[in-house]
Amino acid sequence: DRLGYPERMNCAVELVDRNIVEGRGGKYAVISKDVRWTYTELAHTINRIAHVLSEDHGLKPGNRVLLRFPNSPMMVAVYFAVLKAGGIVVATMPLLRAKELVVIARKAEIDLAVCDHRLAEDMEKTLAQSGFLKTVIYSGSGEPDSLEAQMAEKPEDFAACDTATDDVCLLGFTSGTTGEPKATMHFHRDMLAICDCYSKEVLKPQPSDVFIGSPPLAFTFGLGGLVLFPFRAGATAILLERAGPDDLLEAIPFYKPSVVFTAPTAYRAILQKLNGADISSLRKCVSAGEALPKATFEEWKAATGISIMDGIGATEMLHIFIAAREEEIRPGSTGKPVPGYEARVIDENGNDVPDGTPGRLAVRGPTGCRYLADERQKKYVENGWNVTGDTYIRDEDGYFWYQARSDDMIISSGYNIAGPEVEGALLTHPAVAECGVVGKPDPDRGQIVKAYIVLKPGNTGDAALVKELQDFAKAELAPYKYPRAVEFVDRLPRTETGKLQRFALRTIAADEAGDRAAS
Ligand code: 3UK
Repeated sequence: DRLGYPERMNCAVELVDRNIVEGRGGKYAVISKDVRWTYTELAHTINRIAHVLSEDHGLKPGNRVLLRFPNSPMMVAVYFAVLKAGGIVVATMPLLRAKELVVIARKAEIDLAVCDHRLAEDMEKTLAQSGFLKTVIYSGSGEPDSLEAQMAEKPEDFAACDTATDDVCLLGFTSGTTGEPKATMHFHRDMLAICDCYSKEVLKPQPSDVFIGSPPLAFTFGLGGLVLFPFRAGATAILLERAGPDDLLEAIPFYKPSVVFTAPTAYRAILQKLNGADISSLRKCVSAGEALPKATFEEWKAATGISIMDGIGATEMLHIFIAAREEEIRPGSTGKPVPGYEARVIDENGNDVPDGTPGRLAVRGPTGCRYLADERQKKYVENGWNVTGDTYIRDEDGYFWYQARSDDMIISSGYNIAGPEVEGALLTHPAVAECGVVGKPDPDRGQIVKAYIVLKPGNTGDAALVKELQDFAKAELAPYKYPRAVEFVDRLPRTETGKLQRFALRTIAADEAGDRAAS
């Protein structure tokens, strides 16, 4: 294949040790509030942990290890230690509770976990409940059995496990908007492929770049953007344990990063709070997780001069597979397939639809998709093409335009309406900070378009503003798409990965409709 990786290769060696071999051992690899590690210091830490895991805790190649950490240098070190010893990482988001961790521990048949001591509570519950998990090693506790204490006696070098390029190295659990999380498998070569396709060809980082951002490392958007891409480029990663808009606004002037990875909602929040803060160190801004509305792109460009690079990725594909290079962005569009990937828009029978027509997005490339569960593989992967569940339009120039999650389409009086399009229009109104648009059950129309809106400070959500926003939407969009119902709220339900939880809004809208019908 075009990537030309050798048959046997361990990605931990390629991503960390290679920097030392090539003379960057003294360069900072990871920086946090508490620690600054050069590539050499990081490698030694990884090697010591790999000894602990394999010698003292029986980790064998192919075994799965659960990680539970905030974004931190120690999480990165444990991650690569597992990979270097030939294990498989199952990283979990800090906000997950025991109930969710138990499902993951069972599905992935995990008996060993490494956990930040501050997140012990739900880890202990998981240990008691899962039936599989036997050992938890705590980091940072200061106790005699802490990870750090166990590492102290270990040598600083470790012979990497001679893994095959296509040995599994991580199980990614999809954030799953509904139902149970689903696991997808990724290989050692996938970890390099996302660097050598998306990062190298689209992002094009330099060794002098400094990366920062908000996604958890347990979310593959964060893993790629905050660890793999900087390491493959010999650059530096800043890791923040808390990375909300306020934290980013404090950290950017301090660390002076050049590349930022975050979600559209964070770009909007930062714009609102910017207030003269110096973020002039930024050169490249990447957005993913949900569609980047044209209004957000343009406001950011006006404030900073930077064109945000949107990109759609998925846990199934490990990272971004459609994106636009900085010099060929069409605001509002996701872009074109990343070199190495192919994307199509297909109908219900798997045939291509004509350009300009909405259909189901299908994608194929070097990094997936391989579900752990066979029935999912049969349902969502057709001849290697992963059907992502998104409705897209491709234009005649090959640009891909996001419409909605296929099951989020609103059907009102027989019209198909994409909630994100209505949101994109409402976001251009000066009073609107955030909004979520879903279908609300309606006896006459089947569904009506309902907008939940968070106002910018200084605006009053009264009947006059409802009317103004409705008229505004009618002028911006085909009039049948305007929100017949508008409600002002303090905030919108979002996942830890920055996605609007449309099903939660739909449930609220359905409950309201039900109450009305009942009364
Ligand atoms: C949606 C987008 C429109 C889309 C992810 C970058 O989000 C990531 O992975 P998940 O498995 O979710 C995948 C789904 O999220 N989506 C993501 N990006 C966009 N929709 N425009 C976008 N730019 O519905 C997709 O099917 O949580 C993103 C890198 C790695 C990732 N895992």
